[in-house]
Amino acid sequence: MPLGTVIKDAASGLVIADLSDHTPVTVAKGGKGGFGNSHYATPTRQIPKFAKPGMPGEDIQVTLELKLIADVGLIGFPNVGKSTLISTISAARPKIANYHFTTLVPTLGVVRCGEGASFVCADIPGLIEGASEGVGLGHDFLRHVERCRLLLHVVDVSGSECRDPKEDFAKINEELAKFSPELAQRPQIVVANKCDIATEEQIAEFKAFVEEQGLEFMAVSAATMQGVRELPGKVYNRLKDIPPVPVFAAQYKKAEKAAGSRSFTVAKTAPHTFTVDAPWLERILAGSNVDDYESLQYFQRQLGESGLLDELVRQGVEENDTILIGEYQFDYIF
Ligand SMILES: Nc1nc2c(ncn2[C@@H]2O[C@H](COP(=O)(O)OP(=O)(O)OP(=O)(O)O)[C@@H](O)[C@H]2O)c(=O)[nH]1
Ligand SMILES: [Mg+2]
Repeated sequence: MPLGTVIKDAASGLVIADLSDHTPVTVAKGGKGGFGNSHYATPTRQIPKFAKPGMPGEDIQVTLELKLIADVGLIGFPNVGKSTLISTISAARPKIANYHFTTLVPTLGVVRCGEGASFVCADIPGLIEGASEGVGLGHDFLRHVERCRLLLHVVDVSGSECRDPKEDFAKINEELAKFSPELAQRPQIVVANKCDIATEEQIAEFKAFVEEQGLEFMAVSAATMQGVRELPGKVYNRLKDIPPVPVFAAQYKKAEKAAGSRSFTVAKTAPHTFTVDAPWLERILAGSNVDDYESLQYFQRQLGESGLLDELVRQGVEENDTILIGEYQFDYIF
């Protein structure tokens, strides 16, 4: 699995493991191997007529969610210039065009800002109102910025598409909050892009609006590179104070009934008849030769060791009662 994959139980959605580092994780253990009859061969028992079947492995349905591991995520409406921005500060070359949803898949770029200093930035498809409910492309991609430590919230400050930058900003934040309240709390730098085609008043008004909310503001133009050169350094300095986003803690607990356990249920289903539900025992039966003395001995040992005989006695089994185990039928003889 690629690093960053989160493994969840498909039924409950609980996190089983977060593959954020190289620690190996076993989600479902394999079964125990059986032994063929040659394993039981001895000088005096040259042709054993029994074998020991293996035990099945654990079995679980999981969903695998890939969440990119990037320090910084670029978010914003479509066409605001997110891809243009990442292409100016990193070697990433996502498609850039003047229409909505140009970016269809997330792109990562490494942004270098001086000797040995760098961070990873993720460009994701544009978000629109309702993204958290699946409108547009956004929802599916929000998970990729879920573990970014800092969000660069890109806004078209020129309102070139006849939208109000303040409304854009608020709508995207609403979608973040709907997707994950934690993501909405992530530190943001608001990047007012397209300054080259915005008026001074537009920029000043939006700047005041952003700073009123206590957020850091930057005016840039990815097209003319105005203000873009300072961006990596500013982001890098901010990142220094932001702790890594914690990995997803495991929430999922394995069911008690582990594979290989010898659990069973016994029920009196008719007078003098007991039905045993124990799939492991059926497998032993299937693999043994009931006409063979040694096979039977092994089988009886399993009955004793698993506590099944005690349970039958506890439920009042009597001599010659019928015991049903799957397709097999036995008489109870002391
Ligand atoms: N005038 C101007 N145009 C810009 C600027 N930045 C980007 N653009 C243009 O805006 C359009 C959209 O740019 P993209 O970088 O593709 O926008 P995006 O946010 O990645 O869009 P999606 O991937 O669709 O979400 C392109 O035509 C860019 O050339 C800017 O600073 N000034
Ligand atoms: Mg794009």
